[in-house]
Parts: sequence; structure tokens; C-alpha cells
Amino acid sequence: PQKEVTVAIIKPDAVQAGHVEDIIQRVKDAGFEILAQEERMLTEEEAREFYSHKADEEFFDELVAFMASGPSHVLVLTKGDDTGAEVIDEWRKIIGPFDSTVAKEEAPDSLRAQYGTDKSMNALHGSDSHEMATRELAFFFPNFQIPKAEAKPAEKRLQ
Ligand code: YYY
Ligand code: MG
Repeated sequence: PQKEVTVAIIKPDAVQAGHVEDIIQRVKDAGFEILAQEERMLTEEEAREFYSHKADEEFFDELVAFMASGPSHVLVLTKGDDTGAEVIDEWRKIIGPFDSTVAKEEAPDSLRAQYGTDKSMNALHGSDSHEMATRELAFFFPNFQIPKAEAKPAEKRLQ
């Protein structure tokens, strides 16, 4: 089996504000392993493609303009030795609710509470499912090879 991975994005507001190093430290402190990272300036066309599943939302144009407003810092994360299936949900939990004003109330330790501003400038992204993580990984790192998960102890004994 392959390791489970998720795609995290430090969005343009947080990069612009100089929070990349602090956020990466939080990522490591929380036990995530960074498998790949890249600073990436999205064009409006790329931002539209990345968020194409939001194209019908009234906030879509604002979202696209924001994501293309400056460089983002994109990370591929995993966690744990085996398939690490929890990484997607664990990263979503650490970033907090999408609206940073809500995050400040309900999850003050979350990254969106600490580094975001409101529901559009919310500092962080995390894939919301295995399918989206796969799609987003291919979008940012088309040649990335997901590492193999280590065999669990029971499987090792059979080898
Ligand atoms: O997955 P997540 O980022 O937590 O939230 P989504 O509901 O998928 O929305 C994606 C993205 O769109 C969100 O991070 C900010 C932006 N957005 C917005 O600008 N205004 C809203 N009312 C809802 C979402
Ligand atoms: Mg989402």
C-alpha cells in the first residue's frame, strides 16, 4: 500500500505576512512529515482550475483573485509509518474552520484562527478527501511518487 498524503497550502495572505516559517514549524511540531514543498505563484487560470468545484459559488471570482494575488507555499504532508490514513482529517482539524473569524471563537489554537483574517483570507488549505488529495497532488506535483507504506507488524511476520 501507499502512504496517505494530503496537500496543504499556505495561502498568499499568510505568505505575504511572513508566516511561512512559523507555520512550517507548527506542521513539524504536530508530527507531520513534509514530503515535498514548493513556492508557487498561481495564475488566475490555474486558481480557477484548482477551485473548479467552487465555480458556481458567489465567492468564486473573489477566491480566484485572492489565490492569484501572490505566491503560495504548497506542501505535501504525511503522518505515521503505515498508510497514515488520518493525515487528511488531522490536517483539516489543525487548520480549523474555513472562516477565520469563527476559528478565532471556536478553535483559537487552530492555524486559521492564528494566521487568517476572515472567510476568504483564511491562510491555509487542506485537501478534504482522498480523492481531492490525489487530484491536488497531481495538480501541483505531477511527477510525485507517493512512498510505499511500511508493512504492518503482522504482515512483516509473514514475509
Ligand atoms: O475546504 P475549505 O477551504 O475549508 O472550505 P471550502 O468550503 O471548500 O471553500 C474553499 C475556499 O473558498 C475557502 O477556504 C475560502 C473560500 N470561501 C470564501 O471565500 N467564502 C465563503 N463563503 C466560503 C469559502
Ligand atoms: Mg473544501
